Amino acid sequence: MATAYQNLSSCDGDSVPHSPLLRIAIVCAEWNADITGKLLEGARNTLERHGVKDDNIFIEHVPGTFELTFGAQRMAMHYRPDAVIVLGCVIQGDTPHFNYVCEGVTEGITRLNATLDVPVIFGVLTTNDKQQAIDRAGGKYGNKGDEAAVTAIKMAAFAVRMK
Ligand code: INI
Repeated sequence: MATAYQNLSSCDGDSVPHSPLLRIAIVCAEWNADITGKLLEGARNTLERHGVKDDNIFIEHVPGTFELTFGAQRMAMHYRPDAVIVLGCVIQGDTPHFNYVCEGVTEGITRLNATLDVPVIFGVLTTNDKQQAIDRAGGKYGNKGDEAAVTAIKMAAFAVRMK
């Protein structure tokens, strides 16, 4: 989670390669759609700013954050992208299942990163309340979607270097 010391959008700098050939898949949760829509907008804008072509950004939606693992795995197989970004938002106050959903998606995405041939980027907000989510979805602490997009470009380049 971003703190007062780090803006989630500030990692976007000169070190990000211009990437007109990249193919990026994004799977976005529908839960807290007002927040995840902002994450998606941020991710898409940041990818395009770094040269990724609109035609090479593949976007799908799943019902909730828990479904992001399955969504990412299927998108990796279907679109054969250079990186997959998962976007979700889990707010603690909303559910006693908070911990299960957070642990499920964290373990799921970690497992995909250890088994798939493509990096899967964790763009999931896990916050104590709605305001913290707003602050990190284009608010005062930047946009977790921007951070995820920059990470996807860097990890796709890393995967090519490490072939
Ligand atoms: N899914 C979210 O993405 N965010 C939440 O805050 C949330 N809450 O609060 O429950 C949530 N639950 C749904 C979950 O991700 C699954 O869709 C559901 O359990 C069906 O598998």
